[in-house]
Amino acid sequence: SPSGDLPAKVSDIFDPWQWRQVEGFDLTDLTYHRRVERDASGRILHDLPAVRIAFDRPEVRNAFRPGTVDELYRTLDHARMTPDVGAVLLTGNGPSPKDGGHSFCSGGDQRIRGRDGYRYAEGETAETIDPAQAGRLHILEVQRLMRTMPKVVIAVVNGWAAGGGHSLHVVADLSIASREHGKFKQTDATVGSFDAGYGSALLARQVGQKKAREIFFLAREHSAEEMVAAGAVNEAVDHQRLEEVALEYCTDIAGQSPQAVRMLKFAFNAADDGLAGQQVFAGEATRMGYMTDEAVEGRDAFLGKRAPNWSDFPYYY
Ligand code: S0N
Repeated sequence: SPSGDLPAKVSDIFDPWQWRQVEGFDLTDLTYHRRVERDASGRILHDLPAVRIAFDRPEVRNAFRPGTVDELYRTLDHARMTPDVGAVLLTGNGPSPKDGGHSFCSGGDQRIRGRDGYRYAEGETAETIDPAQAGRLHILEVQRLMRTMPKVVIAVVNGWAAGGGHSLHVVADLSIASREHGKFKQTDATVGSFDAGYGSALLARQVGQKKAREIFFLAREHSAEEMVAAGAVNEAVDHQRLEEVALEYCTDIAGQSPQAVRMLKFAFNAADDGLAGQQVFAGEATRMGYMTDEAVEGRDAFLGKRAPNWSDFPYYY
């Protein structure tokens, strides 16, 4: 809010001074905040180029149900389309009011998983469920958005990253984790699900084939420091400093050229993403091409019903 009211404290390591709640979202399963600069009295001076999106179901280790995934897609897409946002922190609120447990995200909510997909509403049955929504694994749409949005997505792993929550951290551009509470466990196979896309293949790119298979086939618990050593997490930090360090990452990212960062992100993705990765990279290249005098000459020649004059534009070597 422009008045500078501090937002409610949504998590043990959330610093309300750094944030304002993003208005216009009616969220039940997530919180969504924009980073701000305040003066000494707490009045907001201006927005800073980072947002914080957090799972807010700590009583179930921040498991996602279909509505959670809808909210996650909407907030991420809003961040994608906000031109002065360059970094997205994805994290989990907590700890759990029930038992004090810390969680980033424990994946799909197993309580509403049916043989025919996930239930959207309380009390839905196989007979009443909307067939257009049944079995929709739209967390995969979220993964693709995280992967293709031209912003840096940072998984701030404050507690358990399990199952589909583990996969979200794998898909993020960067991961930092709480040394005390950041725990990693790929439980997909334990509950009969399997992320056979980014969650496994990209993990193997990060930690190697043998380690990735160990993580999935044995479904053991791995510490933050072990994941740093394996190459899946950038840094393990003291729990109390986790969000502070995440904001330092955002500040450093804001010091880089937005164009350079998005070209680099898409270049890092391109080989693994095949033609889809090439298409995303090429889209950005085309956008840059349109900004050149050479491309403008092509457009102007067409509109002026004349042959283009390329003589001012060399064949570079
Ligand atoms: C995270 C774990 C290891 C934490 O253990 P801990 O600390 O001992 O806590 P618990 O006592 O187990 O949990 C506390 C309370 O939270 C509930 N809860 C935890 N996780 C979930 C969950 N995922 N769904 C529903 N409830 C959950 C507990 O039941 C407990 O509740 P109370 O207090 O009432 O007893 C541990 O909790 C754990 O292992 N959790 C389950 C992790 C899991 O298996 N997740 C699902 C894995 N699969 C997916 O995520 C699917 C991913 C996906 O969507 C997908 C993606 C690509 C392709 C396919 C799919 C697909 O859907 O199949």
